[in-house]
Amino acid sequence: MKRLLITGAAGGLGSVLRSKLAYLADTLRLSDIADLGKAGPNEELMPCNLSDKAAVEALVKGCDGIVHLGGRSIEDSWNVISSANIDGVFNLYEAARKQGCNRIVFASSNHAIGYYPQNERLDSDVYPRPDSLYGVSKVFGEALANMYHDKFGIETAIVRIGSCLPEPSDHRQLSTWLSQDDFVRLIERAFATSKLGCPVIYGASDNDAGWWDNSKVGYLGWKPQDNSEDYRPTVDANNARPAPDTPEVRFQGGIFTAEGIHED
Ligand code: NAI
Ligand code: 15L
Repeated sequence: MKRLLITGAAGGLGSVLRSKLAYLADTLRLSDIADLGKAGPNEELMPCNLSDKAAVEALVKGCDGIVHLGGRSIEDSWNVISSANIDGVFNLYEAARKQGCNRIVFASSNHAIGYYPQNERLDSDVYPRPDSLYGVSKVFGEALANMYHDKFGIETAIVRIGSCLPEPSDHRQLSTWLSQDDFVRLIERAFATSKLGCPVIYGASDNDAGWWDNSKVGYLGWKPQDNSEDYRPTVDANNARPAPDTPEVRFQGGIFTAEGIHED
């Protein structure tokens, strides 16, 4: 494609994907409210606050696809969450509609289903059970993506990312880990598939300890290649076994379920 927009490009994931996704487009348009550093050879930098509707419309203009990573990525007060993740995602889809950008990868989260117990296997059709205001904001984004698909034909890969990190570092992450390379493979499939639709995809590697069933999105042809089991000896050596009946071992969202409401 000619131009791919990555929002949240200065964040933990964005700063890694920035180089790994360069091959997908002639130009990467990178955006964030945080410092993006210097533009590389095929990069253009466009700082933007996602809560600024007009700025987001200008940001999306001329883009053929979007990888939407920008926003608050952990629990916070409603003001912070709603401005970045509710207003922000609405502004993005409105801009996509007006500018004719028809394909989006939306970084949703396992915290959209975080209150499901760890012994339940979930597929793409389960009803959300968010574990935080942050999780609620991701459910909103998923619903919005569906509405823009049904009403306007904008296609979105809704990726309920588990834990996308260089390697898993605790026992829960042996189930939730998504390697950065498997995420890149998934994004590639989301843009290469001729008919994407608006599927919910669990963003996890091929972990032996995984909880999620992606059989309903097999048509994407995404084959995760990494497995957290390779890291189990290190995880065991570095972590005490979590006590039974703690949020870390009860719920898929782990400690997010134990967060109170953050007041402003
Ligand atoms: P991050 O917090 O490192 O990056 C998010 C970026 O969004 C930051 O650079 C921040 O400055 C930017 N941002 C925040 N509010 C903004 C606003 N109003 N306007 C413009 N930019 C804004 O998070 P990370 O880990 O890179 O995650 C990226 C996305 O993936 C997030 O949407 C997160 O919710 C989602 N995700 C990540 C997971 C992970 O394991 N890293 C797991 C599940 C979901
Ligand atoms: C997320 O949604 C967060 O953005 C990330 O920081 C991790 O906490 C991840 O989920 C996780 O559940 O491990």
